[in-house]
Amino acid sequence: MALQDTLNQMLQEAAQAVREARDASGLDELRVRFLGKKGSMTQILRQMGSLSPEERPVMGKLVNEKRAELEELMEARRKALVEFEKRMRLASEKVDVTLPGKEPAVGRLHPLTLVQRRLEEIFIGMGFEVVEGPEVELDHFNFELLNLPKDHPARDMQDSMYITDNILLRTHTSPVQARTMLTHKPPIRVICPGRVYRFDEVDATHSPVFHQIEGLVIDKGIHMGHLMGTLETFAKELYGDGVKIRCRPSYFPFTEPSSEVDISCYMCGGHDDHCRVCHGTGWLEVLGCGMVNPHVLEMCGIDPDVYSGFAFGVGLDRLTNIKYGITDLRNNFENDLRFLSQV
Ligand code: 2NL
Repeated sequence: MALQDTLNQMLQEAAQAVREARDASGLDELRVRFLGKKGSMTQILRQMGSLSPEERPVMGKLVNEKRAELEELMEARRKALVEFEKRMRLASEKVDVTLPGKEPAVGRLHPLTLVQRRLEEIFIGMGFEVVEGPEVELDHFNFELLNLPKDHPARDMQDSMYITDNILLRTHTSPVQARTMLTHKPPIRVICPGRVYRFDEVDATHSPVFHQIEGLVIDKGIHMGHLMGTLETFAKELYGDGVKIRCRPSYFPFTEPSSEVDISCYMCGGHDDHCRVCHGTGWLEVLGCGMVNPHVLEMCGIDPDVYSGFAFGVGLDRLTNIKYGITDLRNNFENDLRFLSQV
């Protein structure tokens, strides 16, 4: 019977297509193609009109059986595809909990930051407050108030980075102290850490940007003894009770008298001609200081007949190099992790 053959052939073709279906939407297309309103199975049913009354029920039963068979095939394939997709997903999401972990790269503080914090700690312990101020500064605060008028030869001592005629990158942190005096009544006890700038070429001992901590104390009856006692306490806190300080006369326009202060070498105590810290000199030159020039006090709104004060400045970069045995200042600025991670 020709119609039966067509039906069998169609079913075989459909079964093959179902086996090859790749996903759910592929299966849906097949359902439409074979079982839909315009599908192959429906076409065959339409041709049943040409059959004899005896053949019709036989053929009808057969078509229904084949239809059920095809639907079963499709359902089985659909289940297989769902299962397959699940397995693929699980495989791709698989985590091997036995793999060795990756150690996170832990950051650490820069040597300059470590030394700055140590100094802050020491001075806070002596009753000082930490104050910060702008790095872009007015000529007025950076020079004028510190007894360095426009025609002062000391302005040549440091070549500065100017932004306009009267705005520059601060050449020291003194303007922070000048601002503090202008806005606060004595007693004043502050240290001012921060970046400072000079017009310098980079080499092993120079950089256009470096770091300072300056200190300022103003009160009634402040004298050199307070200055030396403060610096000696600082030196012993930083390098140990065994160190001594010594004083050499010096000159700064903002202090009078002025002094440079050396700390005895904490490494060799002056007993090693080849010491890598003091190079056999026995002394570390790290500080400048003095009694605040009365003219500076006056310009900053403090009566020099009532108050006196002392001030000092420390170069942080040098102090850090001494502490960690660094010989080239450039290490402090290049942020080479091999250097930073060994401290
Ligand atoms: C140095 C010298 C020094 C000061 C800084 C200062 C600040 C005010 C008034 C008076 Cl507002 N003085 N600062 C005083 C003496 C020395 O630094 O060689 N630093 C690395």
